[in-house]
Amino acid sequence: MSGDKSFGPSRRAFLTGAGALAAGGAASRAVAGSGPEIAIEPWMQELGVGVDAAPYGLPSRFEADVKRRSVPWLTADPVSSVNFTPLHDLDGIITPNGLCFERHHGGVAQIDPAAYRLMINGRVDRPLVFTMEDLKRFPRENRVYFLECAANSGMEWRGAQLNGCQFTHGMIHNVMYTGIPLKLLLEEAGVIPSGKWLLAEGADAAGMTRSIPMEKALDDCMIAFKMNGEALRPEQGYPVRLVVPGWEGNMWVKWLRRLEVGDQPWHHREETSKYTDLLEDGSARRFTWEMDAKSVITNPSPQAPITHGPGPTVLTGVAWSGRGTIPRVDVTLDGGINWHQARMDGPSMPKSMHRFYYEFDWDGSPLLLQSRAHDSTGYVQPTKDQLRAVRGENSIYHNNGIQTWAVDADGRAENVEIS
Ligand SMILES: Nc1nc2c(c(=O)[nH]1)N[C@H]1C(S)=C(S)[C@@H](COP(=O)(O)O)O[C@H]1N2
Ligand SMILES: [Mo]
Repeated sequence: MSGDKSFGPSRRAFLTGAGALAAGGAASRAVAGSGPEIAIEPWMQELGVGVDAAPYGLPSRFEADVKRRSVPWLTADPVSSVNFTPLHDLDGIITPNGLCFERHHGGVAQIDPAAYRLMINGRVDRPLVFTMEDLKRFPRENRVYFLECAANSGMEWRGAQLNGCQFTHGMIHNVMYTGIPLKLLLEEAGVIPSGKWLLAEGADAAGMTRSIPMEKALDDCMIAFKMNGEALRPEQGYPVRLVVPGWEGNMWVKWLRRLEVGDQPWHHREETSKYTDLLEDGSARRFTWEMDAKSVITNPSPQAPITHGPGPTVLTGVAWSGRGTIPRVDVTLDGGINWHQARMDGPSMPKSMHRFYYEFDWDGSPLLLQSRAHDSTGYVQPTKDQLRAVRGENSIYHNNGIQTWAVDADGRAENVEIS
């Protein structure tokens, strides 16, 4: 913590809290007239396991509850479904690989990298096919980006529904990608002047495709093969996925097998019947690519109640914008009557998640928690009512409205809507 007086519990409150803990803790005793003691536990009295016990390390068994979860009623079949990142169990800005939410339309393809091929064809001078070996000879870059499914928070359009930020906001992950700027591969193939669009195609059973404008492809798209330093997970598109920074997750084609250069968009399924926003008057917005600024308080939240009682409390959450960085997040404890500027902590990178904290002294009274993100373009995250006023109630996708958690006097939190 810094010395900033605008946040954080008072030193005195903190010490009282720590003293109370030492006196009441199960493994500790305060003996009159002496200092506190802590027990000699069994794990100090026997050797631990050796270095060969876990060639690929796993989390502590006490963390078994930290996992992706799905919502059974959302889809009929797990091979065309989604699970959610446990945001309430994470901190910092990087999503661990095994906890990145998964969304796939035809199950996880199992691709042998030795048999992997990526083709670039269409309006190019030289149609090309790349092997993994070929790809690894191009200069590569490392960049951190969030991927958010456009349907994240989609179940919340008409009112509060799912109880937990894992379910309301967990269709997002934030990962450091190692990959090749797509521009370099397109230059190798030589896009002819009429080549204005790209069709990205997956090698999964869904054969998922999306149209991407050439300006974006040449700007910051990547052909990624590593996430957080290691090979992509099969769930995330092993061995190669397309990275489309700041744009809706559906465009980040996994198990990428082909890039066709064309002169116009293809209007395939995922950009017509899906991932368009149905408006009040029955018309639909197409191509809402950029993800608007959004934030959510991850703790406290329904899956992460306040368990320590009144006193010093750490409120934290994440914020992101498809248009840049998040210089500021405001939080309110009383449903928007008073707003406080949260403390941003950790790296601030464009089109990446940002972490915020607000430390406060909880007096034990009920709270209405909200967070509101400001992005580097000056855009401010809207309320759900403001969104509905513009978009009506038929939408599923692109709900970036402000989330409310109601905390009761026992510290339990619930998903609610207030207006
Ligand atoms: N080939 C292929 N790519 C795909 C999909 C798919 O089903 N097949 N799903 C898309 C959708 S809708 C989203 S939100 C993201 C999810 O990425 P993730 O599984 O890494 O979270 O991948 C996209 N890329
Ligand atoms: Mo998605």
